[in-house]
Amino acid sequence: MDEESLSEGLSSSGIKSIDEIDKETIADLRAEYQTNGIVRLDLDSIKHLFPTASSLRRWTEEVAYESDLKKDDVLRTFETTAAGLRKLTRLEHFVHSHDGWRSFCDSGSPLSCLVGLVCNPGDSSSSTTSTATATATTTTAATTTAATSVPYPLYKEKLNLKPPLGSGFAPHLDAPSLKVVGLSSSFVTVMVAIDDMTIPNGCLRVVRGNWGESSAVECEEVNGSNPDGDGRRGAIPQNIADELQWDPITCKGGSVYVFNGWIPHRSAANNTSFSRRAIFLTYNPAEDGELRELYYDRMKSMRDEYKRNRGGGAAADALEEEDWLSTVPS
Ligand SMILES: O=C(O)CCC(=O)C(=O)O
Repeated sequence: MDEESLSEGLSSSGIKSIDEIDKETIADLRAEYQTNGIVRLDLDSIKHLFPTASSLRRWTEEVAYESDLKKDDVLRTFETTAAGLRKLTRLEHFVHSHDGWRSFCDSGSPLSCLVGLVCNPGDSSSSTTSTATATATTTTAATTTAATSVPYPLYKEKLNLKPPLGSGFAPHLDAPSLKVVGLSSSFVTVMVAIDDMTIPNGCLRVVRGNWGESSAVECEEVNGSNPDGDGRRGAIPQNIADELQWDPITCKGGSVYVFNGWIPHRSAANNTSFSRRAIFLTYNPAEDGELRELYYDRMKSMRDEYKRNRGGGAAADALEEEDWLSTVPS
C-alpha cells in the first residue's frame, strides 16, 4: 500500500492509529464479541479510528457511481425491484480502487488490526500485554500500543445498496457459504452502516450468542450451483429460523459492527423511499494469509461455470437474478 496516499486517507478521514486503545476497552470488546457473536466497534473512546459518516457516504458514492462502469474491475449486480425498476444493488471488489476505503479497511489497516485484536480466539494476551507489536503497515500505526495485534487480512468486500423496495436476505450463516470457495474456514465480517439502519429500511437482524462451528444452528447443505445464492449455502430452514430470537441492529450511518461467521443473520426488504447502504467487509485469520485476489478469481470461475451451465447470455443472467431473489425472506 502506498504510504503517502494512506496518510492522506487517514488524515482526511480522521483515522489515526490503534495505539491509543486501552487494554480495558479491548478486553470489553473481546468479551462482548465472545458472548454475543457481535460487537459495536466505533465506541466514543475510539471514534477517531473511524471515518466520519459523511466521509463514508462520499466514498460510497464515489465507488458506486463515479467510476467507469465498463473499464474498472469492480463487480456490479443489478436487481429488478418490487417497483419494477432496474437498480444497482450490490458492488464487490472495490476497496483496492479507492484511497479512502483502502486506508480504512484493507489488510494492514487500523481496522484490520482492531479486528485481529477483538476476534482472534487464541489471543488472550491482547488485554494484558504492553508489547508494541501491532503491525499496521503505516507510519501512523501503533508504536507504543497497549495491545498485541496481528491484523486480519481482508478476504472480500461487498456494498449492499438495498434500493427502495430492494430485496432482503434470507436467514443464513456466512461461514458455510464462504467455506465453499475452499481458501479459509474461519471468517469475521465488519458491517459499516452507510445510511441509518432502521426496521422499515431492512436493517440487519442477528441472533446473538456464543456461536462457533460446533454450536452452529442447522443449515442447508452446499448444493454447489449458484455461487451467489446468498441464503442457499448456509441457508437456515424456515422452521429453525422461526424458533430463533432475531434482534434488529438499528443504528446511525457511520456505525461499525463486527460479527462472527457463525452468527445467524438476515434482513427484510427496504420498504422506504431511500436506499439503505451498508458495507460488509469479511476478514480471515492472519495464519490463512492474503486470500482476497484468489477468492475473487475462484468466484469468477464459479460464476462463469454457473452461467455456462445455464446456457450463458442474458437468459442466464435473468435466471441467476431469479435464483438470488428467491432467497428473499417471506
Ligand atoms: O445487507 C443486508 O441487509 C444483509 C447482508 C447480508 O446478510 C449478507 O450480505 O450476507
